[in-house]
Amino acid sequence: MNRHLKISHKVKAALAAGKPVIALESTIISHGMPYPKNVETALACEQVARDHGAEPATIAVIQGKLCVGLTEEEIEYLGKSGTAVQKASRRDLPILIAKKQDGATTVAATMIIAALAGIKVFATGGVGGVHRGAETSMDISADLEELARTPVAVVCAGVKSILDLGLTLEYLETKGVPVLGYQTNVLPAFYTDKSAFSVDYRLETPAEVAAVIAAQHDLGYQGGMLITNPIPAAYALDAEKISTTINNAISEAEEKGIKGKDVTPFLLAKVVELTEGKSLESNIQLVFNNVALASQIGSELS
Ligand code: PSU
Ligand code: MN
Repeated sequence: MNRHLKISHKVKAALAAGKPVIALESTIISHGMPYPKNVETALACEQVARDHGAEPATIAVIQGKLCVGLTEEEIEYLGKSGTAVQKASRRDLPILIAKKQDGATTVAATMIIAALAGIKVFATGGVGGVHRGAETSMDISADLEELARTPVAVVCAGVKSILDLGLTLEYLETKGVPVLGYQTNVLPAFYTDKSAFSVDYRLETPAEVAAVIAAQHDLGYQGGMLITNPIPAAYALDAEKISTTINNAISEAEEKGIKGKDVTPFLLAKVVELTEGKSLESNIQLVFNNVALASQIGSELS
């Protein structure tokens, strides 16, 4: 075991017994949702995993330790601190370890730590991708590179239209990352189940997805895959309205000169503000839906 890892007793026991373990990220707690909904959601996600027969492993860096499985107090601390905690992606991990600091892990960093712990399935809301205007800004999330190099399957609700959906798919294709649609041919766009883009393959059952993950591991591939799971219809938002909202959020980010790792958290918070919290409820529900699917996939895998 890597000497910087700290795996909780419950997660360790589940891994040793070959039970399904599902990784959960922590940037979504600190930077993705407002307090206290973020803490409530993180704890509820853990319960959804348990209800579906999987052990949740929420991941973060605490005092330089790569923690797999957090206490309620640690989750409360990350949620309450919000953006005061460092958002930690691949490049940040060595520094946080060396300085014994705290970090809320993005999809990329969570994948790295999950892989070190031997966890193959990870559930979240949205992954980072190629931002609109990336032709000039070069703003491409490190999440995509991680999907290309680390063997963890990520269940998400598709690609949020704060990103360029088409360019994100092109990037993933170049990097050899399969984009699967769970019971959908169309790439879901986070708040809606519709977009102008197709997934690479449609799969119908958790067992089918698990078979693809197993085959990828058998091949010894370095990379992971993206499993896109449409938001439940009851919580989907009006596509046109949310598109206008996102355009306004992006314009404001440009006007304010928001750059680098602050872009995504700024846009996420702005969308919640502009929809008066309506998008937050959708966001929470789609995460639950993803945790449930990831748990079913994990159960099939083990
Ligand atoms: N998209 C969301 N919610 C989130 C994130 C993205 O809908 O919470 C977070 C995830 O942690 C993701 C990160 O890994 O933002 C991507 O940030 P960036 O674009 O700076 O790579
Ligand atoms: Mn970025």
